[in-house]
Amino acid sequence: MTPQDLRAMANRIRRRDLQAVYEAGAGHIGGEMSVIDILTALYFDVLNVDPGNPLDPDRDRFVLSKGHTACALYVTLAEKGFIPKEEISTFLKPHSRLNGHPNRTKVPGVETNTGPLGHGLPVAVGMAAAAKLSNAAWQTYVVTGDGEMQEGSNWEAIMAAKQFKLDNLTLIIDHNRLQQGAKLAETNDIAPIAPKLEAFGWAVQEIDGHDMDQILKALSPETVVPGKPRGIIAHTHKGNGISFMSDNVAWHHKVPNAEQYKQAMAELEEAAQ
Ligand SMILES: Cc1ncc(C[n+]2csc(CCOP(=O)(O)OP(=O)(O)O)c2C)c(N)n1
Ligand SMILES: [Mg+2]
Repeated sequence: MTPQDLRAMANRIRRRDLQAVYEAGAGHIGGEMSVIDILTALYFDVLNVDPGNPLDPDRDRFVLSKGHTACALYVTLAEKGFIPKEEISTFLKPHSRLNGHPNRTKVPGVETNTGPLGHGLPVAVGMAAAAKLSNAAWQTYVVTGDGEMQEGSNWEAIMAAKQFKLDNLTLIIDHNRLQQGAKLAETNDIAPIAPKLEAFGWAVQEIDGHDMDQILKALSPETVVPGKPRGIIAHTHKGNGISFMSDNVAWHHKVPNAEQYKQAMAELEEAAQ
């Protein structure tokens, strides 16, 4: 896919996500809009995964540690062919396997259960260490939220990753400066994040997390530094692509009303032109 195709795909995923959250009457739309460009780049340019063989031992592993944005992952997995596109309309319905947080025993393509913040990165470190131990070539990618990085477990994992020289691990931090109900700066202000990761011996890049060219470049094999885990601080906007949601803390898990839905969809459709 060209970067232009990837931008079109991200727009399509945003629209389907918006519709799913609106119809379900629940979801975490702000953090979904902030992470969708990253998910699109990973699934349609970077990850070596096969929807026809989701448990291929040689596949790359991806962990969406900010599991509350599961809906964005489900829509991406559906576009990739892991689950039927029609199934997205069951999101959060009784008996649906598309729950509020991703479950690896239910949804093909989901590598590990997430939702309790601060656990995806430690699990991803274990995955990357396992690949090293078996001399396997597959890569591990993990996306965390920036509020999530306040969890102490992440910093233990960051130390371990350097100690084990996990240059087969990439952490992308969705740095939208907002968490649930508050700004990062108002709670535990961990920004700037890059120097902290660097201090732990990681190879760090800072990018605009909505600029497809920058995302692709940051994720390319050329940016891997031997012996160092790779960290990408992706500067993003919560609610990106929808004017009244963008950078607005209220939209962490708010659901648009009919009028707001119409406006949001119109804005995304216009952006697709
Ligand atoms: C351990 C834990 N504590 C609290 C929550 C509730 N919770 C869900 S999302 C969220 C805020 C996350 O903020 P951030 O990581 O910045 O995610 P994003 O802004 O991308 O939505 C919180 C506190 C949780 N899921 N897990
Ligand atoms: Mg955040």
